[in-house]
Amino acid sequence: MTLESNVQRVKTEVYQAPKKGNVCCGDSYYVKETKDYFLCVIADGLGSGEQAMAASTAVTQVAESYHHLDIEQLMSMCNDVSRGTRGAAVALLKFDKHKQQFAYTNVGNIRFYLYSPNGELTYPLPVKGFLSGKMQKFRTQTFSYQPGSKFLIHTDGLELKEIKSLFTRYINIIQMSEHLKKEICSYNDDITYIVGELPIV
Ligand SMILES: [Mn+2]
Repeated sequence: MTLESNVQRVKTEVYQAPKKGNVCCGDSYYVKETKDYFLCVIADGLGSGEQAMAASTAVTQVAESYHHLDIEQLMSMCNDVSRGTRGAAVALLKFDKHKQQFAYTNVGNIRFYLYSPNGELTYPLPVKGFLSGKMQKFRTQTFSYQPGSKFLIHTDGLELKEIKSLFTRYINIIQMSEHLKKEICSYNDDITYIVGELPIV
């Protein structure tokens, strides 16, 4: 299930920075694309530093091994591996290229926005909490998407005031990412963001 060269890819721009004074970033991410789907995972380990990184990489490693599963199953596995770690805020986002739908599930303060070419902004709200291995119910939402849509997903280290203008002012995700970098005014927390653009066809 590797990506064929004639299939149009999802473009992404990724940025990560550790909290000031730290060497390692407590956030982790994982992105995987096949001809059938595009999966994007962001995990924000509680606190910062090495223990936070251990918690968030436990989650992204599971995603790496089981990216083919639907995100409900994946979330439950992410929760299982979080037991014994500090815990993590996690968001799972999976685009089904054939159905032109995406599924989203999250726990904790990770933000996600999808902006369609017709100007519609979709932003499932964050759910309070974090993964720690404790039994909990997760909510998965499914939405349809238009080809050419752009998206932004980020941990709470990035604070943004205005979202829509970010999508309307910049013609491509490289420019969007440059703008976001300039918007960062503090490094009091680890920062991770991924900006993406879905293929037009
Ligand atoms: Mn954070």
